[in-house]
Amino acid sequence: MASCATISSSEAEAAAAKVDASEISSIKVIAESKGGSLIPITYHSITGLHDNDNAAPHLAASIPLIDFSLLTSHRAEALHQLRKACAEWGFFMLTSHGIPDSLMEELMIKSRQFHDLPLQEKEEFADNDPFAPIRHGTSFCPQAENVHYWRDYLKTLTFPQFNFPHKPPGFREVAYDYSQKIRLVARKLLEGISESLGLESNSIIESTGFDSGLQLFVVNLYPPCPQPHLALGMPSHSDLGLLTLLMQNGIGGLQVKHDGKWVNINTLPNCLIVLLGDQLEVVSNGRYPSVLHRAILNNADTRISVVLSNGPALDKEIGPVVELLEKEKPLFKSMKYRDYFQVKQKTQLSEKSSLDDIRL
Ligand SMILES: O=C(O)CCC(=O)C(=O)O
Repeated sequence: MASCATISSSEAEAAAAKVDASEISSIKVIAESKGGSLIPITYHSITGLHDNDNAAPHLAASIPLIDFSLLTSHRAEALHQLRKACAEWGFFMLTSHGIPDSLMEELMIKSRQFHDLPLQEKEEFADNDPFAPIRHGTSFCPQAENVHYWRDYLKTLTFPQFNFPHKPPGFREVAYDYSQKIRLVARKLLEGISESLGLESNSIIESTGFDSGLQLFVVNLYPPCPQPHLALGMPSHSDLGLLTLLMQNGIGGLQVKHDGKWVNINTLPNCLIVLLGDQLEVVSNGRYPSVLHRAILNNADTRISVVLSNGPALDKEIGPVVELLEKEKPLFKSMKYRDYFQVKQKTQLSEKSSLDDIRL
């Protein structure tokens, strides 16, 4: 394979000119067909290089790990761990969550099979509407971005109505089972998080209408990238909902920002990664900030992540929980989750700009 140094500038320009994500519907197809060593210039992430210099391996040892079963057996201890992880990291890894290994493994297999379907079979789900029940696409929002991202995705809305493709066979059934189980885990975590804030256990659930809340189910695929130091799978962003539960196929790539540094998250087998979203920052009146995270790339292995964002009910006005405002001023104004969701899914992904719009 030719190195960057041996490729002439005209070859580089040709490679750079060939692909623009606003004109393509799959980076997988491009990655598999090009076979070259250069990526198109439109995939060069402005922040890619210098941010990697910032990676902080020493912080990996202090990543919070919470045993879900402690919420039943040793609640006070679990609440203490939740309080610390939510306030200091906005993120934790969750073990003993009760979701069977076999279900997680089957979901990963089906996820891979979906992305391996011929492009024409996935293109029926191409849609720019953030409320489309099933969407297949690439990057994040190619029409609104200056820089594109090296990922393909399937996004579906799985609660309150369950929407999912019927192919490959069995995917829908496995996804349904997983989405239901994840909702139960998220609900129990929200009860614990409420209590860890000194609130009644059902405070966040009731004030956000969680029992009819929106669940967004995303299956990301990041093909090997010939220049992984130049591109990103997803740029730095926080999630829009309350709690995101993420699993990956054993290939690392997720980084979270902690104390201004990027930390690589290499998970234990079958643990779940829990990321606090913007709506949790709002309801907790800023005590539990949403976490910035991003997906980096490698040049050898395809990475898959299955990401379920569990949020409030779409028509619920979300603001800080009123009990918290007995002793402190609100830091955010209220906004319907539907409006927040729409803005955040349609604009370029960037740090916490949408949250800044509602900060008082
Ligand atoms: O793939 C990952 O690890 C991150 C995915 C993510 O941040 C997202 O889907 O919002």
